[in-house]
Amino acid sequence: MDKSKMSCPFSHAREEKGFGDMNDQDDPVKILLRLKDVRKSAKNWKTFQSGGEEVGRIVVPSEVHIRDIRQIPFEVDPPEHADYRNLVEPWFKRPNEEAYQEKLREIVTVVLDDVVTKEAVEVVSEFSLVIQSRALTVLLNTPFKESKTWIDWGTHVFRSEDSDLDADKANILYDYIDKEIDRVLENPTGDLYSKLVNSEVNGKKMTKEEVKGVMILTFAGGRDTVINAITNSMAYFAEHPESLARIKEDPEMITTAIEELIRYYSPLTHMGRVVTQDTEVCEQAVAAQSRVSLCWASANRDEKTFKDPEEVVLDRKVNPHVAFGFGTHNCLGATHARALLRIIVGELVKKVKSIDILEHEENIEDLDEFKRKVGFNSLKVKFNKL
Ligand code: EMZ
Repeated sequence: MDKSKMSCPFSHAREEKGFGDMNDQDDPVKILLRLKDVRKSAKNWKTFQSGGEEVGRIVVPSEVHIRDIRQIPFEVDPPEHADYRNLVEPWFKRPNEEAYQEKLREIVTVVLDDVVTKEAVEVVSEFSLVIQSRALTVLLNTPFKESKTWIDWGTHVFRSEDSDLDADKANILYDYIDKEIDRVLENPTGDLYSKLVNSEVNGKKMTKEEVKGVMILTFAGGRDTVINAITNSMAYFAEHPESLARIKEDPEMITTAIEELIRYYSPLTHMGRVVTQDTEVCEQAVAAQSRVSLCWASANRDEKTFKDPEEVVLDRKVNPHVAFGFGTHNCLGATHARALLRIIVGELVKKVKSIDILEHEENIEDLDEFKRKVGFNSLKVKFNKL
């Protein structure tokens, strides 16, 4: 039962001092670990800024050296943030529609029907990445065949096997998006690019650069995170066949079960902010222009709020987790991610009796003071048909 376990590397520091320190490319980060502090700072966008001058600096590891295009609305602060957010929000709420969910269900069913016939399946590349990429065609409302290209990019658009910050790889995405924007400028369709190029913000048509900023975020933000969430959930069900049976008996449980898996696995460990004025966190002075990060993964294990935080409690009643962030910048893709996970689990319990883990290699994130397992580089399993 230990392969699906994700123990919390932050517990001790969270209790003792409330923060950790990390040196990211000589640009230190003070990592906030308590739910209360994380929430408070996420709300206080004036002091803890997302939209500073240096594009990419709020991401850890910092992306200042591999991109100069601002991701929108992620790297814009209020009041401008609301203009962009209000524009894209209805598009990103489409996953609440029945027809949208039917499309996701079809994608998931095809993949599941295929994997149950195989002796061995590498979940990251042959299951999670495939589902994530195909589901993204529904979110973007682009042709299904585009997913083939995206699958070839691998699990992260900026990270490769050799490097966490791969500029060449980033350029493949940027060139791809440039071409797509040019395409819809000539021939608009019903896709997200077309919607954006024809939109106005504050009475001004969105520029190509702004459209690109939204699209980069859409590709990058929900990629490794969704892939990790799916893969970790498969590892969990492999080691807890009784949970598969329980959800099959009581499908109503899926919503709470999904929230709990998202809390427990917290696919995005943390996100940074740039401090705009000298301030104090956890009784530590933090100087203007330095960085802090809001550690969602640690906050989601805070024993002050969560009972038995180290346990996966599928029917957890009160679950105010912050795995999708909190406040102004809460995750735009959360509706899509939730719908997708609900459908995966809903279909899984109908088709799969148990899952055997054959081989695995953990993916460990290095935050200096903390090493955190975020998922798997590889997880080979056998899905046993029901
Ligand atoms: C950024 C980030 C957004 C960043 C919600 O997170 O996701 C990361 O994976 C990307 O590298 O650029 O989009």
